[in-house]
Amino acid sequence: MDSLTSESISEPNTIFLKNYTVPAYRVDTVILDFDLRETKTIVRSELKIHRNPESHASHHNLELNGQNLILLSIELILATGSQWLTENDYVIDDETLTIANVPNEFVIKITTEINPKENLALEGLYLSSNMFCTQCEAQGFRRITYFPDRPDVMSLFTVTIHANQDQFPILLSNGNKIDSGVESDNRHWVTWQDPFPKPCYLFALVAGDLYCKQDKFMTASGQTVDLYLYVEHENNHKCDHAIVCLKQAMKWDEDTFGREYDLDNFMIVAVNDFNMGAMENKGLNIFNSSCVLASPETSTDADYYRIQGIIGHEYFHNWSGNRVTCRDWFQLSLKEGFTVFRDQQFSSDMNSAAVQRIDDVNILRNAQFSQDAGPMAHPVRPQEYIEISNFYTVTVYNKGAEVVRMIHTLLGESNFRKGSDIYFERHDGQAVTVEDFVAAMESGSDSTNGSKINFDLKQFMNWYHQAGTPNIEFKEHYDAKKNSYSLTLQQSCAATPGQKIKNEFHIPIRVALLNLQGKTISLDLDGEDNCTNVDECILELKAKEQVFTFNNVQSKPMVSLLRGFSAPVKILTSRSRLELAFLFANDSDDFNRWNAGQELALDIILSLVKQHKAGAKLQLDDDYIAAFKKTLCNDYLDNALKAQALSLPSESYIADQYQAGDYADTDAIHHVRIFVRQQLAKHLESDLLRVYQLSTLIGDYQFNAKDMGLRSIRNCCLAYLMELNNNNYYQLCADQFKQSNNMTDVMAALELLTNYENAYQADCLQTFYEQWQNDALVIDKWFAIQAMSRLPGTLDKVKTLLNHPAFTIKNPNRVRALIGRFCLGNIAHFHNEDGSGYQFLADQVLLLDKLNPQIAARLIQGFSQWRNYNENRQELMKNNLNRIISVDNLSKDVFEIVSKTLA
Ligand code: 0A1
Ligand code: ZN
Repeated sequence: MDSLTSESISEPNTIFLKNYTVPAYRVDTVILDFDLRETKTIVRSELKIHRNPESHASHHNLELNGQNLILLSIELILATGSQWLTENDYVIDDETLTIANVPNEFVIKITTEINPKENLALEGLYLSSNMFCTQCEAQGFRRITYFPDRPDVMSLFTVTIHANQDQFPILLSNGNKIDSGVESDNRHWVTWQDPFPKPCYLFALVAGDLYCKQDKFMTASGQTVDLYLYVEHENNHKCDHAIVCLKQAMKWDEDTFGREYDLDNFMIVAVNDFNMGAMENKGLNIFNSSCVLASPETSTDADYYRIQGIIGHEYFHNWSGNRVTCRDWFQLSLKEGFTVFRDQQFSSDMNSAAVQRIDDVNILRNAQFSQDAGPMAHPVRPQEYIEISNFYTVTVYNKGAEVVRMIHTLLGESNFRKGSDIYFERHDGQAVTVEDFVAAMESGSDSTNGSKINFDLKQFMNWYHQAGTPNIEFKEHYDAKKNSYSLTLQQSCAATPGQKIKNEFHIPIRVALLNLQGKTISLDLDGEDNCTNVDECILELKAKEQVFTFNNVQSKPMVSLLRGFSAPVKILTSRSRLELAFLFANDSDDFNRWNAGQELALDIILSLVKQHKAGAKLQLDDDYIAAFKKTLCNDYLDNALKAQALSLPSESYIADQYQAGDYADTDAIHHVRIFVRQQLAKHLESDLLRVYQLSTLIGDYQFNAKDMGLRSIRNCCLAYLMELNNNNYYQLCADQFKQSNNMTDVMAALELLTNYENAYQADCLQTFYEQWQNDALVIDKWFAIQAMSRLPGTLDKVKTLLNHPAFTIKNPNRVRALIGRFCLGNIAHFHNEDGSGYQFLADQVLLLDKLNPQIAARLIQGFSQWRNYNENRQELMKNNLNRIISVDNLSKDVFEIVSKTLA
C-alpha cells in the first residue's frame, strides 16, 4: 500500500512547518468587484500574477485556494491574447483550483458566486444583523474567491462594492475611498484602494446602514487622521469610550514604540456576530460589538477595561502584524505574542501596573498552564496543525507575550526599544519569522549599537520551540561566618505530546533579598558587575542547576523570587506558611506580595480538601484570618490591589494542582473554597461591612483607576458578606441592584443574588430581563449569570434557557454566555459525577459543529483535562469524546481537538 492510500480518506491532513516552501507565484495587484446580494453575491476578481523567481518548484501550476465557492468563469489574459478556460483546463476539488502550465506573467479573471446569508461559520463574507461583513484571518479569504490564501503573498488591493442604497448606505473596505457613483435599481457603488501591499487575511469589507461617530487624531509628525467608529444606530450612545481609547493607543504607540499611523483614515466597525474579539484588517478594524461598545448603564468596569485593551491590541497590529506580517501561520505568535505584550504594557501604563500584571498572570495560570500540561500542549511556535483556527490559543497569545516580556527583561527597556525599531525598519513590508524578530532584538543589544552587552538569544529560542511549563526548584543557604547567601536554582520540564526530551530554557529570574523589616538589601552578586549596589537583579538560569551567591549579607534574608512574574514558570519548592505570611505582608514587589497571599490560600485550601475527604471537621487557620484582616483593614493599600489580594485562587486553578494519580475532586474543592470564604466572612463581618460602606461612590460613573478600585473592593466585601446566608445581606444586595447607576454594581449584585436561595432573586432577574431585553450585550450577561450559578439545578436551568426566545445558537456571544459559561466556567456543576454536564457539552458540540466549527471546537476545551479527574469522570468524558469522534463529516476544527484530546 503506498502512503496516499494508507491514509484514511476522512482524516484531514496535517500541515508541517518543516514543509514550508516559498510561493511559486506572487500576486502584484488584486482588483475585486462585489455585487452584494444576501443569498447570491457575485465576486469578480482580477489578479496580476508573476512567477516567483525565488521558487524552486519544478512545475508551472498555479494553485489557488477556494472553499464553498461556485465557480462561474475563468479568463486568462496573456501577452498573446485572452482565453476563457473550460473545465478541461483546470482541476478543482473541495479546497483548491489548479491551472497547469501557466506562463511567467499573466492576468487571471475569476468570477465566483457566494451565499453570505447561509454562512453561519462567520468566515469569509457573511451577514450579521442586516450588515455584510468579512472575517478573513486565518483562511477566510478563500471563501470569497480563489486566491493563494497565505500570508506571504502580499498584494495591492482595489475594491469596488455595489449594493442597494437604502439598505446599505455605508460601503467600506481597506485604505482610501477613491471613487463612487450610483447605478440602476436603486443601487450605488464605492471604490476603495489600499496603498500598502497586504496579505489577503487583512482584507475587509463592510456594507450596512450604520451610525458613524467621528473624531480626529494629529500624529507626532503633524498628519491629521480621520477616525470613524461605525455602529448600529441604536448603539450611537455607546461610542465615546472606544474613541477615547483609540486616541490613547495612537499616542501611546508613538511615545513608547515610536510608531505612527500611516493612512489618512482609521475605521472601526462593531458587528454582533463574530467568532473572536476583533480583527486588525488594514485601516478597517472589525470588532465584536462586545469589545467596543460601552455605556455606564450597560457595561461593567471589566468591559471598559477589556475594550481599552482590545482597541489597543488591534491598533498596535498596524505595525506588529500589518506593516510587518507573518511568513506562514506557524509564526502566528510573531504578531500575536508581540501585540499582546504591547497591549499589556499599554493597559499597564493607562491603569494600575500591578493589577494588570496580576490579571495577566491569572490568565496564564488559569488557562495557559493547564493547556501546556494537557493533550493540546504546543510550543509558542507550533510545528504542525490540522486546522490553524485551533491555534489562536493562550499559548500563542499569552505565553507568546511572556516570551517577548522575557526578552524585554533580559535586554532592558532601552535595548528592547532599539531592537523593536530595528525589527520594524528592517522588515517593513515583509512577511517574516520568529527568527527575524529575535535576530532584530539581538541587534538591538549589539555593542555596535552602543549597548554594553551583546545578547545571545540562541538558547532562548527554546521558548519558541518547546511546549510545557518549566518547573523551578530552589534551595537556600546562609553562611553566617562569611556573610554570604547562596541560592541554588534548578529547572526541569515534563514531556508534552510529541516532545519527550526538553532542553534547558534560558530563564530570567528577578530577585531581591529582604531583611526582617521587609526592606530590600543592597545586592552584591558574586562575579556579576551588573548586580552590585542594586535592590534587585536578574539571575539568568540557563543550566539544569546553578548556584548564585550574594556577598555582604549581614543576616539571613528572605528571598523575593520571580518578582513581577519575570518568567512563565512554576515554582515547586513550597515555603512555610510563616514565610508566605511575611511576604504577603511585607514584600516590596506588589506582584509578589499578592502572589504570596495566593500561595498561602492555596496551601490552606489544599490541606483542607485533604481533611474534608478524610471526613475531618474543618477549621480555618487563625493566622490566615489575621493576615486577611490586616490586608482588608490596610487603608494605605490601593483598593483594586486589595480586592485582588482578598480573592482566593479559582476552583480551576486549585483543580490544576492535582496531577495524574492524585485526582482533582471538584466537589471537595468547591465545598472547601466556600467554607474558607464563609469563615472569613464570619470572623470579619464588621470589617467587611465597614469597608463596604466606606467604599460607596456618589455621582456619575467614571472609568478611572480610583473609582474602579472602590467598586471592586466594595463588591468584593459584599460577596464575602453574602456567604453568611443572612437575609440582611440579601436585602443589601437587592438594594444595590435596584439603586446603582452603573452596570458594574448592578451585575455584581445580580450575580450574587443568583448564587443563593433568596426572596429577591427571581424578581431581580425578571426586572433585569425586562429592562434590557432589547440590548443583546446585556442579555448575554443575563444568560451568563444564570449559567454560572452555584445553586443546584443549574444545568436544568441552562437547558430551559436554550429554549428561551432570546437564545440563538447562531450568535457566538450568546453561545459563549450560556453554553460556554456553564461548561468552561461552572466547574462544580459541569463536572457533576452523574455525567450530565459532559453529555450536555457533547450534544451542543455536535449541534454547533454543523453551523460554526470554530465555536464548537472552543467548547471542547471543557474536556481537555479529562485525565486529571477520577476514573468515573474520566470514563464519562472519554465516552462523550468518542461519541463525537465517531460522527461522520466532523469539521477539521473539532476533529483535531477531539482526536488529540483522546490520543
Ligand atoms: N488577529 C485577531 C484574532 C482573530 C483571529 C481569527 C478571527 O476569525 C475567526 C478573528 C480574529 C486578533 O488577534 O485580534
Ligand atoms: Zn491579535
